[in-house]
Amino acid sequence: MLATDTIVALSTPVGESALAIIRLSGPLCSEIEMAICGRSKSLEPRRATLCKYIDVNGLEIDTGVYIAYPENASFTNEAMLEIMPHGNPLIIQKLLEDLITRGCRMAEPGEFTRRAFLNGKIDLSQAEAVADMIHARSNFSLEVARRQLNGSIGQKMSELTDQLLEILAELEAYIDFPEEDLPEASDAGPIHDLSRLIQQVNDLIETHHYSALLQEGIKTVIIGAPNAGKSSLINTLVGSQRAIVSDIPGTTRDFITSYIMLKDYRVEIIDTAGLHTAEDEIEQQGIKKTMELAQNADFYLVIVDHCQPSPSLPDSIQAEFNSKNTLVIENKIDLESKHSQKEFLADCQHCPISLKTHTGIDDFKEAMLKLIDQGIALPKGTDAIVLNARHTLALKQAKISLEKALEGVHSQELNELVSVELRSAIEGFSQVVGKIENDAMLDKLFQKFCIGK
Ligand SMILES: Nc1nc2c(ncn2[C@@H]2O[C@H](COP(=O)(O)OP(=O)(O)OP(=O)(O)O)[C@@H](O)[C@H]2O)c(=O)[nH]1
Ligand SMILES: [Mg+2]
Repeated sequence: MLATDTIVALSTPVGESALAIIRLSGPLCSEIEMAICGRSKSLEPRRATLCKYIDVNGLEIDTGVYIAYPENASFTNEAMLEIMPHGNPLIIQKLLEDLITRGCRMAEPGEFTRRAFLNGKIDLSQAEAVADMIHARSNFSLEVARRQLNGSIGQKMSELTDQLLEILAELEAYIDFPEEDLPEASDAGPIHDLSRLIQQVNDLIETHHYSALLQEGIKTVIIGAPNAGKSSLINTLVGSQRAIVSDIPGTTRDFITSYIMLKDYRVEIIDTAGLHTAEDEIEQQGIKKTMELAQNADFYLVIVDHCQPSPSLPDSIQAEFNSKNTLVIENKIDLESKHSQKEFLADCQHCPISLKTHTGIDDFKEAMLKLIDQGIALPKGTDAIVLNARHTLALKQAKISLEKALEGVHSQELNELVSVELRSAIEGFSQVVGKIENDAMLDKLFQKFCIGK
């Protein structure tokens, strides 16, 4: 059912600009449009038209471009009007006040998108993608949001639902002919299909891991002994003196975070306190923090001074490193060395650099980008779908139901219970794209939006 009130909002940022966009959605659009343009008939739909803006007192305030969208042919599916006046905050203020006098009310954050969802124009995962698209901070997250806005998650959910319906039909055939034995998981048949479906659901749940990665960036921790050049490395990557560099070991005691763009990726770089056996209590706390950060990172830059013997790092940290998520940076190659770092984390790629002479930096960045592209970026099989916490919760519940159903089928319990579990899994899939009866949950979701979207 369409809303009975008409909402209005400024969709562009507040401040001076060449033009601004004011949006209206709701039943008053047509009446208001004729009144403010001083016309006796409606604007031609979906056509840009230059008109005056005349307020309730008959005063001309501005001239701007108008686009009117009829019901069923707009973003919200309601009648909509877009006004593009000059971007002067005084004009905007006058226009908004006038539109409120004429019966509109100011829109809540995300209310246009909420109406688009409630009116069946987009599913919930697409509505969420609108916010992701606006807030994306890297090309990579933009691409994922764009696919989601095009309905990639909805498509995946309907694929899963179709597969499940086929399995249900297959199982019903066995219920009708109980003398037939069910083929085992390795064969074709419902057990095989159900196991495969669970695997697909699981792969999708796993993509939730990338959600934080898209929002926050790829969490990259610089690890190394004191004086190896960790702070020099973050400064070089960021391109400014973010951290203090000195030849006194133990200079960095607290961790320091900065963000850089590495081609399409947003990367969070964290400089840490050098790992060694410290006497100083503050330094000890810094080292403890380094250990904690190292447990939760996506990527590691382990930096060694190539003139020093290879450091020994705590086992708990070493266990996190592998050839996909770690680069070993051999720093200070401008100096002569008697030591070789070849055996240190031998499985991981080594990048010889000098942060002093700026040698090898481009090769190192390229190596890092390649590893991120191959290992950290999205798994190819899921078509760049990344699930958020809400989707994941619904799919986890669906997975539990599918597993219970599989157990039932295995033990030849082809009864009501199995089909109840399968139906509840379908319910889980549909929740991902928007079967939410709870208004409070919708409020929470749309609060993240900008006003005017
Ligand atoms: N010769 C040479 N010296 C370097 C190079 N990179 C860093 N240094 C020097 O090494 C010293 C330590 O550098 P930092 O970047 O402070 O090292 P760190 O790993 O952050 O040290 P802590 O914070 O104490 O753990 C400084 O005197 C730097 O100028 C390099 O490539 N060559
Ligand atoms: Mg430092």
